[in-house]
Amino acid sequence: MKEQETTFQERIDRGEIIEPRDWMPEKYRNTNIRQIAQHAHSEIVGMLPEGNWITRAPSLRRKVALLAKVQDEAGHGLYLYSAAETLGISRDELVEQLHAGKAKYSSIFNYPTLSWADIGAIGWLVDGAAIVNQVMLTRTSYGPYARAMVRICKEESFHQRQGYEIMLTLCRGTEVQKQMAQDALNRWWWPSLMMFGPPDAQSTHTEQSMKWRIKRKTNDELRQYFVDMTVPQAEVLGITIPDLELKWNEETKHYDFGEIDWDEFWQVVKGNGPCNKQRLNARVTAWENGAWVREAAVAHAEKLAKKELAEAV
Ligand code: BYC
Repeated sequence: MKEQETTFQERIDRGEIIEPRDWMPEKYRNTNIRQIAQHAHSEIVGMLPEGNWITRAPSLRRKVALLAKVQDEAGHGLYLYSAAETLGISRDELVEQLHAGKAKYSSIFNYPTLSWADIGAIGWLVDGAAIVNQVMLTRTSYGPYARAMVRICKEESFHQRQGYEIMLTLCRGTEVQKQMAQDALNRWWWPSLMMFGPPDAQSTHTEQSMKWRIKRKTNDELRQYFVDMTVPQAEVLGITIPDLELKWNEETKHYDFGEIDWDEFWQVVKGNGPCNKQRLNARVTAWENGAWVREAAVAHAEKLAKKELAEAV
C-alpha cells in the first residue's frame, strides 16, 4: 500500500494526469469527489439568484443573454456531476447529500439579488472569481475534472463579459443607475473575496490538495490575483471598492486589502446566511416537482431497451 502511494505521488510530481481506472489513494478519490460535487452543487444552486431576474431583465437582449448564462450553469453542473461519477459515486447520492444539507455549495449563492445591477455584479465579480479559480483547475491532476474545466472556463468568460457590460452600461447611464451599480458592488465585493475559501492558515485541505495537484494555487494566492485584476476594472467603471484599506503596495507589486469578515463567512457556510434556507428549499421543491419527468424518462428508456432486445432476438 505504502509503495503504491509513493508511486502515485511520483506520477503526480511528474505532472501525469490521473484517470478513473488508475489506482489512487482513497483520500485522493474522496477529496476529488468532495470538491467536484461542491462545485457541481454551486453551479446548480447558482442558477437561483440569477434566475430570479430572467422575467425582469430590462430588454430582450439582456433576457436572452441571462437565459443563456443560466442554462450554461445547468450544463456545467451536469459535466461536473458526470466527472464526480467517474470516481464511483452516483448522481443520486450527490443530489441527496445536497438536499439533506450534508454537502456544501459556494457561500456566494446565499446572498440575495435585490436589483438588476446585482446581475451585472455577479457576472463581473462572481464569474470573475470563478474564472480565476477555475483556470487553475484546467491543470488539476484528475483528468475528467480538468477536461470539464476547459469547456466551463470558455463559457465563464462570456458570463463575466456580459456582467461587466451590464455594469458599464449602468455606470455610463443616469446618476441613479450609477448608484445602483455602486450599491451592487458594495454588497457583492466582500462575499466574492470569500469565494476563495478561508485563509491558507485555516484551510483544512489546501496543503494536501496542493501536494496532489488537485489545487494548483492556494486560496490566498488566488484571492490576491483576483483583487489585483479587479481593482483596475472598477476604476474603468468609475465606482469605488468598499474597502478603505485597499491600496497599491509598490514593494510587493500587489494591492493590500482589508480584513475579511471570517465570522460572516463561517456563518454562511454553516447554513445561517441570508438565503441558505430559501436556496435549499427551492432545490428540494424542484427535485420533487420533477419526479414525474425522471419516472417518464426511465419508463421510456426501459421501453426502448425492451424493443431493441426483442429486435435483436
Ligand atoms: N463556500 O480547506 P478549504 C460557480 C469549505 S463558482 C462554501 O480551503 P478546499 C459559479 C470547504 O469546502 C463557485 N464552503 O477547502 C459561478 C471546506 O469544508 P469541507 C464554485 C467553502 O476545498 C457563477 C472548508 O470550507 N467553484 O460555481 O481546499 C455562476 C475549508 O476550506 C468555501 C468551486 O467550487 C466557500 N466559498 O478549498 C454560477 C471551485 N470555501 O468540504 C456558478 C472548486 C471553502 O471540509 N473548488 N469552503 O466540509 C475549490 O477550488 C475549492 O473547493 C475551494 C475551497 C477553493 C472553494
